[in-house]
Amino acid sequence: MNAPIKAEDQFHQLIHQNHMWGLWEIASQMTPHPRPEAIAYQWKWSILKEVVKQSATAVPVGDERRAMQLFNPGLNGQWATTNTLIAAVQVLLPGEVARAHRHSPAAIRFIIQGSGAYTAVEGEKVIMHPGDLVLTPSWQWHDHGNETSETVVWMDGLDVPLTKALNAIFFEMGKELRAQNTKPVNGSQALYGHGRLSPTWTKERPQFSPLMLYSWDQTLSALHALRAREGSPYEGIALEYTHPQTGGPVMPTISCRVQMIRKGEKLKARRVTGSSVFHVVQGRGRSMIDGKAFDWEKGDIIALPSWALHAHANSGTEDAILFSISDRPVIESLGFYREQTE
Ligand code: GTQ
Ligand code: FE2
Repeated sequence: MNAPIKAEDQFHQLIHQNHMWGLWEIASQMTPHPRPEAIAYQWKWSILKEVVKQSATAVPVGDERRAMQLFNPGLNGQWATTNTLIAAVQVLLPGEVARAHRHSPAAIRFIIQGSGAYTAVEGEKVIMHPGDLVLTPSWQWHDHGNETSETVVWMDGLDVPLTKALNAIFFEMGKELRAQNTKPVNGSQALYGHGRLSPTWTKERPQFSPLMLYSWDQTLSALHALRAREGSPYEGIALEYTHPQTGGPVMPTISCRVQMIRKGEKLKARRVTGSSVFHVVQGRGRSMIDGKAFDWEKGDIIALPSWALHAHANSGTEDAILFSISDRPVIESLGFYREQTE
C-alpha cells in the first residue's frame, strides 16, 4: 500500500508544476564566493600549432572565419572559454580575405605569427605584426585580408558569452567581400597613438578606444622601460592597454594587459573577481591555479576562471611575457570587484 502523500510533498508538486521553486530548495546557489563552472584550462601551443597547420588545407576561409574557438571543458559545449569571454586561434593564408561583417560583441586580435596582413576596421586598414593588439569594437565593420606570402595566425578574444547572457547579440554580414577603405591605412595610430597626447580637434569621444592598433614595439619598449621597477608582487611588470582619451580600458567590456615576469621571478598568489584568458608571448613559466600546476611556453593559451587562486612564476632562462584579456571593466563598473591574497 502506498504511503499517503505528505502535505509538504504535495505543496512542492504544486509549485513545481506552476514554475515556482522554494528558496529553501535552491539556496545553495547563493554561494559564499564565486564557484565558476568554467575550469582553469590550458591549450598548449604544441597542439594549437598542429591544428593551425592542418586547418590550412582542411577548411576553407568561406563566409565564416577560419577561427578555432577554444571551448572550456567545464562549460558543456557552450561557445565560451570563460563564462564571459571566448578566445580563438585564427588562420589566414596568403591571398585570402575573410568577409566583412559586424557584430555587437567586441573583439580583439593579438598577433601570433606572420607580418603584414590587415584587419580593416570601419574603413581603416590596420596592418598587423606579431605582438600587435588590434581592436574591433562593438558594431564596427571588419574584414581581414592577407596580401602577403606567409600564413598569419592570431588569437581572437571576444565578449560573446557575456553579450549572449545579456541577450544583446546582433550580427550583420557584409554585402561586399571587403568594406570600403574610407580612412588612411593605420590612421587611428597616426591620430591617437601618442600616449597621453590626444588631438583636440577630433569630435569623436567613443566608449571604446579610438586607437585600433597597439604596436608591439611600443608595448615592448614600455615593458623594458619599467623592467627595473619593483612592479606588482602578483603580476610583475604589468601594464594595461588604455583608451588614449580616458585612460580607461580599451573597450567597455574587455580589458587587455601585458605583463613581464622577469627571469627568476616568482609572483605571489591572488584571486580576483572576473575571468581572464592568457596568451604566452615569450618565455616559460609555471602557474599554480587552485593547487594545480600549469607549465607554459610561447604560444600557449590559458583560461583563468573568476576567483581561482593563481600564482605565476618564471621557470625559463629569459624574461617571460604574457598577454591577457579579462572582463574586469564589467566587474568593476558594476561594483563586483574583489581580490584576496593568501
Ligand atoms: O575574426 O571577426 O574568433 O567575428 C569569432 C567571431 C573571430 C572575426 C572569431 C568573429 C571573428
Ligand atoms: Fe568578427
